[in-house]
Amino acid sequence: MKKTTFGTAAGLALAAAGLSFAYAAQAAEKTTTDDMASYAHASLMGLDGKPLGTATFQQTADGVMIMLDVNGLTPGAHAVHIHETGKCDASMKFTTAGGHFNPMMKTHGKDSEMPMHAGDMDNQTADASGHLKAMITNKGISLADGQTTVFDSDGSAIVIHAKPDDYKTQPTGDAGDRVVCGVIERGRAK
Ligand SMILES: [Cu+2]
Repeated sequence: MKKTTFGTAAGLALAAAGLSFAYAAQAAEKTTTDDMASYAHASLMGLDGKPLGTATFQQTADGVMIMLDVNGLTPGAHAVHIHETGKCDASMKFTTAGGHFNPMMKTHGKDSEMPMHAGDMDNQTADASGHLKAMITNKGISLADGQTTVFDSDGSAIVIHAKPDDYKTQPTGDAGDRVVCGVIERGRAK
């Protein structure tokens, strides 16, 4: 009878050890999974194909927070958009990134009567040295699965234009050439 009790206790202890090991492994995996689900990044390149900076994306309850840090722009205001295809080919002047990210099929521009494209955002201003550092919240996109995810089958890109967005010209905002492009990738920048 005693032996049986001991056996059961040992068995329970072993089971508990096994459980805590499994829990630790699961917790470690969860951190990585959370990082991959909550963060994204893009390496930004210019028309010469060279790196100009980074964009960091973080999923929040209020949308996706985008932190931009990019050099080599002309001083002044620039349109910043999420474009619908995750392909940045400098030799094609970044037309490979497609049009504005617009999964909900809306009209462009916050000054139009219809709700804007998910990829539309406020213009951002580069300083006199061509450096642009900004934090933008985009409520129309998501890093999570679903209709507004930037991680659809062909991915998405963040694009900076030569000119500011006029917030009304269809469907582009008359923002001029695409001068910076970065493919949005899961997880934090390495
Ligand atoms: Cu654009």
